[in-house]
Amino acid sequence: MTDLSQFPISRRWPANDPSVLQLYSFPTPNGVKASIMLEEVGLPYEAHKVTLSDVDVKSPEFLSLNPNNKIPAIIDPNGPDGAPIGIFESGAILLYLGEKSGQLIGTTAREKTEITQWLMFQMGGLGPMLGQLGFFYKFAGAEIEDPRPRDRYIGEAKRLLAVLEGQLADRDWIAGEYSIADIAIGPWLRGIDFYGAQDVLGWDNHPNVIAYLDRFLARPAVQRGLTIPARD
Ligand SMILES: N[C@@H](CCC(=O)N[C@@H](CS)C(=O)NCC(=O)O)C(=O)O
Repeated sequence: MTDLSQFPISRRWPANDPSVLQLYSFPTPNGVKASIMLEEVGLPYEAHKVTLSDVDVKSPEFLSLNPNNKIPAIIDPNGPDGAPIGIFESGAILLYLGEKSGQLIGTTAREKTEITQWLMFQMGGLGPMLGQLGFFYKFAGAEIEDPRPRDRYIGEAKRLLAVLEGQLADRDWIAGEYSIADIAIGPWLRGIDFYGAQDVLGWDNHPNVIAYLDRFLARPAVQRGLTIPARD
């Protein structure tokens, strides 16, 4: 019987079956990367709902797994050396699950490098820029009169969309075959609609990106992953 008692998070969100992967998440663009990946590769797992409220993400139990107080995070009871391991940061989780399952990370060193490159593009560029755009365009920052933060993130988001549009001109998926890079990028593109920012970004002028997002959202594992864990 696997023992997860060394992880304080398992006291607040107990495992029903401690022998399978434990996911602590909420269905946001970063959260669903982990659930979509788990659905795609078919590893058995349990999902625990950790909301973005301080009582959850800033609880001592959650901070014990991710001191950076952000979902998603996972515990693999069967880590690389056979011992349990906790992992946070969605990009690190995607790479880990890709290595563990041998799926969606490419086969050759060249493929792996290209996929990692586009994963990092999302982690360091698309995600943070669209996240800030959401804050300054839709959420609390929308009330700020100074136009510079809003203009800055609108400009960056437009620039990044143009990069994607160009890369997708001659391929279905961002790094060739469907991969963890697409699982990182797709949920953030979907978020543009949620932010009400399609018009300001000229979304309709990006036919390759639009078709790419449609392809991504048509995947059954993506559709399942987008709803895990359930919001209520
Ligand atoms: N770089 C992190 C970002 C994760 C992140 O921003 N998570 C948000 C939800 S999408 C969160 O947990 N926010 C709660 C908070 O900041 O208190 C990752 O990719 O895992």
